[in-house]
Amino acid sequence: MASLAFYLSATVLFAQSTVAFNCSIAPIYVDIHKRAVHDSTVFQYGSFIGVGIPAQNHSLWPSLSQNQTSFGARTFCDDGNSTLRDCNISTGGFFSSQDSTTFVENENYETLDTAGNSTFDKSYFGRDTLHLYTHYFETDGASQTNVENYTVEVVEEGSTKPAVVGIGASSSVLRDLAAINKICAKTYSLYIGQGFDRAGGAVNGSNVFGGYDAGRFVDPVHKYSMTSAGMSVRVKDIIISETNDAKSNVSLFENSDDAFDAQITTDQYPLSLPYEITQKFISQLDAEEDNTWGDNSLKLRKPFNGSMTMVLDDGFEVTLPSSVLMNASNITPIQSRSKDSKAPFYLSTAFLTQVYLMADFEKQSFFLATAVQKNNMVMPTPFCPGSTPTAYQRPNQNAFLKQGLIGAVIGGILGAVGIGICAYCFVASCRRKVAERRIERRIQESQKAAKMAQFEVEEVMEFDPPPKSATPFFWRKT
Ligand SMILES: *C1O[C@H](CO)[C@@H](O)[C@H](O)[C@H]1NC(C)=O
Ligand SMILES: *[C@@H]1O[C@H](CO)[C@@H](O)[C@H](O)[C@H]1NC(C)=O
Ligand SMILES: *[C@@H]1O[C@H](CO)[C@@H](O)[C@H](O)[C@H]1NC(C)=O
Ligand SMILES: *[C@@H]1O[C@H](CO)[C@@H](O)[C@H](O)[C@H]1NC(C)=O
Ligand SMILES: *[C@@H]1O[C@H](CO)[C@@H](O)[C@H](O)[C@H]1NC(C)=O
Ligand SMILES: *[C@@H]1O[C@H](CO)[C@@H](O)[C@H](O)[C@H]1NC(C)=O
Ligand SMILES: *[C@@H]1O[C@H](CO)[C@@H](O)[C@H](O)[C@H]1NC(C)=O
Ligand SMILES: *[C@@H]1O[C@H](CO)[C@@H](O)[C@H](O)[C@H]1NC(C)=O
Ligand SMILES: *[C@@H]1O[C@H](CO)[C@@H](O)[C@H](O)[C@H]1NC(C)=O
Ligand SMILES: *[C@@H]1O[C@H](CO)[C@@H](O)[C@H](O)[C@H]1NC(C)=O
Ligand SMILES: *[C@@H]1O[C@H](CO)[C@@H](O)[C@H](O)[C@H]1NC(C)=O
Repeated sequence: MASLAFYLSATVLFAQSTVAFNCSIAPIYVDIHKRAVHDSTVFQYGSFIGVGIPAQNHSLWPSLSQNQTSFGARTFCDDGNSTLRDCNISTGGFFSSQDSTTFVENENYETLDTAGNSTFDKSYFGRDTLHLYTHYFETDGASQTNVENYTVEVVEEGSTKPAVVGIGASSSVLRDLAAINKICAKTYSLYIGQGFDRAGGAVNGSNVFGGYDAGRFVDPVHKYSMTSAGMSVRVKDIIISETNDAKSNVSLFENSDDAFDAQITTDQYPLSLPYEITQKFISQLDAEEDNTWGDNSLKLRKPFNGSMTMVLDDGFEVTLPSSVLMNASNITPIQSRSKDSKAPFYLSTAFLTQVYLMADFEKQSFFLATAVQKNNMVMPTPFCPGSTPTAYQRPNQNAFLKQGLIGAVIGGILGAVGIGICAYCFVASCRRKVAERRIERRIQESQKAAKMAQFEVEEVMEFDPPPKSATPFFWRKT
């Protein structure tokens, strides 16, 4: 018997080790920002994804709980169908399946989203072509990755934004992309950004399917395990600090027993914290209930010029700066909570405005790191299952000038990741400025130095695009 068990486990090991991931497949970078969406006159914030032929373009909100990718039906906002706030400008676009020549309804499809609360009130499914757009420069065209015969959900009724790209544990978009070898594995990274109304910021976000953006975070990265509750972390302290007074730190915890598990989610903006901690927040900062944004975020009676730091179990500290903690309108990203609420605790979108999330669904782990807010370069890098993402090491300017830009960067990538040069490119900040000037392929050192001086952030520079042969599809200049 023992030898049989041994044989079986050896077989399992063997089977696992033969699951080969081709980690030189370039990831797919899909940016998140405000843009024109189908059938709406209002620019909307989200992931640049289209559906159908001809393509109807939408702004999809990434959800870490939903598994299907969905689009709002043309009739979604019609009288009585939906209770979504400001419906006609909040659906991320409107999809008319009858206008797509490739749409085939699938009445027998069984949805992967079975958890009652997060599903939509009424929808139908069908197969169509999904377009994932990569768009670096505002003035340049986008390149696209198509997934044919992809099952989309068309939402007819609901109370939440219907245009969602589902990155849940059974994400159909990651599954299909991996199945057709357009990404190396079911890995994914997200920076949600702050360029939407509720956050009131300007920084745009990005999705990287099958990879991560090495320019979007700083080391160290912190590793966590996925659980049946999805991506959950343990919070061991929360500290309020006044910006101008280093001695002002106040913990919202009574004692260490207050540590709690919180799910990471993009399904709501405000954080949902345990009742006692919420009460302490209210008394400490003199907050009151409010529902300006329809999400029960607390409002301060008088301005507070400070920050809030969440300390996770492993020591990782995430600070919400004063611009996030208390916007001009005095509204905080902390939700009120009733004493007997059984709802999960959430570190939600407001938390993710400061954090880069990297998820490895193959190995059931995920990574968090401090996000780089003012991103200077976009560096999509394949995320091989089981590996730990590493941030691009920003060289100091002297090293740059000595070695020459490209040499330094490629050397860094090869050294750090040890994989083929297939998946990176660099986009300077101030995209518009750069695009207007058009990137010259050969910039002389002197010009480089001059341009460098024009950027506000220290190590910002322009980069030549990688050689054509090294960029399969996504550095495409028009
Ligand atoms: C506060 O939010 C508003 C939108 O409600 C936004 O216009 C403004 O820029 C935000 N202010 C700060 C300091 O973030
Ligand atoms: C891995 O992917 C690269 C890039 O797409 C491709 O050139 C190579 O042939 C693939 N290798 C295998 C073993 O499939
Ligand atoms: C709701 O949507 C359906 C189609 O899904 C449409 O026929 C109807 O006019 C809409 N409005 C109401 C009030 O049902
Ligand atoms: C959205 O609908 C409201 C009424 O519900 C209307 O006043 C407004 O003009 C519409 N906006 C757009 C952009 O269609
Ligand atoms: C997505 O799939 C995961 C894993 O199968 C499941 O736990 C989760 O409930 C699904 N999401 C929804 C909204 O049903
Ligand atoms: C759905 O969510 C709401 C609020 O988020 C909660 O009050 C309700 O109990 C939930 N229902 C189920 C069935 O989980
Ligand atoms: C969707 O976006 C792509 C890429 O920018 C563009 O080529 C296409 O024309 C857009 N479709 C529509 C209907 O605007
Ligand atoms: C699309 O997928 C379905 C099953 O998901 C399959 O039955 C059908 O043959 C596929 N069609 C094409 C054109 O690949
Ligand atoms: C975010 O994207 C929008 C739309 O493309 C653009 O106008 C804006 O400049 C971007 N913001 C930043 C900070 O790059
Ligand atoms: C206050 O908290 C911040 C953030 O955790 C920390 O950097 C700082 O050292 C603390 N100051 C004091 C006096 O504890
Ligand atoms: C808040 O603190 C910052 C940093 O010390 C300071 O620059 C700013 O003027 C303060 N704002 C207010 C309204 O006190």
